[in-house]
Amino acid sequence: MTRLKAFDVIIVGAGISGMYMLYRARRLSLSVRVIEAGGDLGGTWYWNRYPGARCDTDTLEYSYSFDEDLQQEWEWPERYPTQPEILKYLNHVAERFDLRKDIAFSTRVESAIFDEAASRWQVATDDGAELSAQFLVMATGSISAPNIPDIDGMESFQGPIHHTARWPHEGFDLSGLRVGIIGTGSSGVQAIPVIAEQAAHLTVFQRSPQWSVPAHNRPSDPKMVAAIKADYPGFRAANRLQSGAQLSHIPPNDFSAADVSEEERQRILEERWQLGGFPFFGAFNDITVNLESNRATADFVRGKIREIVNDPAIVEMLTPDYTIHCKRPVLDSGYFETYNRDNVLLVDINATPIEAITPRGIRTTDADHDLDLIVLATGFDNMTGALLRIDIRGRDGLPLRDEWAAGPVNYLGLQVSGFPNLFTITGPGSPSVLTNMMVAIEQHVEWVSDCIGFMAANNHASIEATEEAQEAWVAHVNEVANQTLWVSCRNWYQGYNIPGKPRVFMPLPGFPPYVEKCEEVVAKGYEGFVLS
Ligand code: N01
Repeated sequence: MTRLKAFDVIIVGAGISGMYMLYRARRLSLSVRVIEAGGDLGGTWYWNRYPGARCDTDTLEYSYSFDEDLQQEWEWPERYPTQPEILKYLNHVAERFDLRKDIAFSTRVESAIFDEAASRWQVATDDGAELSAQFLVMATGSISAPNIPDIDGMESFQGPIHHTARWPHEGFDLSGLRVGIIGTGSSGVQAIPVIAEQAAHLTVFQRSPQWSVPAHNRPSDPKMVAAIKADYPGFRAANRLQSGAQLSHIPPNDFSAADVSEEERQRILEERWQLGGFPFFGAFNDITVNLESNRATADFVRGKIREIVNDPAIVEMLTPDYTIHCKRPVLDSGYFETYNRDNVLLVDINATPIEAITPRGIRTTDADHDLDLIVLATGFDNMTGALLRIDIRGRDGLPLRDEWAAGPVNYLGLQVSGFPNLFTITGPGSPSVLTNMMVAIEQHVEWVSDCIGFMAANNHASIEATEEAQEAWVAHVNEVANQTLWVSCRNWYQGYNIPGKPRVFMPLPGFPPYVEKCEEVVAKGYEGFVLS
């Protein structure tokens, strides 16, 4: 028997965006239901429990800014929070604002169909429930739909196969095991040094080498914390003025590599290398648009790989040949050093591709690697995957899957024309993954909740992006992206990691101009949208 429940707002996902959206919707006195596939809240931080999982943005920036008491009271023990620490924080937030009572856990949304006559979204879940809402907010995450590669013989493997984003919650004892890991993105690079320490042997199957830089994690510095907390709102405001995932207290330098001598370049790069983390990529202010700055930075890291790794043949395999920062930057703790260990083998699967997974391990074109556990650090169907795995249909029953068959189209990364009252938090077409996600999420949630509040106050039942605004926005995103070096390699921003995915640059570079545009749209009476 189906149970039909009507709400003002349904939010899909109880991660960082869904939790904040719930908080904001409640403040508008709306009836809200959050539907979450996971067994508990936390989104990314609920699912990604692989060894070494931690955030690579400094804790003082990777936290909610909406409540002064919350941000003053919470203490982060380290520069970068571990996955359990972030989950603890999110649980604290949930308790503090009593969020759980409006969240249905272990419930997956299967379809969301727009009922034109009623101007409402009909949402069906995997437990047979049917719900409806005036507004549907997709807080499904940009990096949440795991990519499980289609490798011959996968089912035949006699040991376990775990994707990093589906790591067993009870943990996994690696001692004495021969482990194989496929993938060297952020997850793989974090997991590899930890697995190498715990397991008997680790074989890394690498498709693309990484321009990884040291995270330099360390205990929180009480003096720095006190200084930031003395003016946390000011710190957050400065944070919102950064375009990339830069730190507001260590902004990028305001010059190009071309502006300084070779000696000075090396000094600056070394200084930034010692700082660690994202500030390294701010040694010059144009690394993502200027090949000269990009090459200077890449050459410096190339030299570091050579210094760190003992075997020249491994150095060769580990050194990327694409522009630095083109793939999403990766931060590590002892990643390159790991390849000096006796129990670690690096396999270049471009030179010797994987042929199959066998009952005993992984077979490449030149060897059989016997394994007890296979780790898939193969990433995600980013930005569109989580949305398209749900059967979403707008006006005239139009499936989002058809509308986005050639790549995602929308207006401001917030709304798709033909899908009234449906909002995407940090959707494609918005800066999202090119920024500090926390900052991007807060800005989107605030824009969406302010919009819903405005509609309620002005008796508007529906908001929908116009076709023209959408077309112009998609053209704008492409134009901006094409001026950057982010289109110069095979990155997941363009869907290269997923076979058959349209090659479209999905996020929008440039956070501050984006925010200005969102504010301008509102100031002009929601320009580009039809309110009715
Ligand atoms: O995934 P990825 P991730 N056969 O897509 C390879 C965020 N994040 O989970 O580069 C063989 O980056 C693939 O190769 P290639 C962060 O935004 C943040 O590591 O496509 N290999 C790549 O090496 C990040 O960017 C944090 O050629 C295959 C790897 O698998 C995003 O999440 C931590 C393959 C996938 O790398 C995703 O990171 C973790 C195949 N069939 C993640 N398919 C922090 O905050 C893919 N690969 C620290």
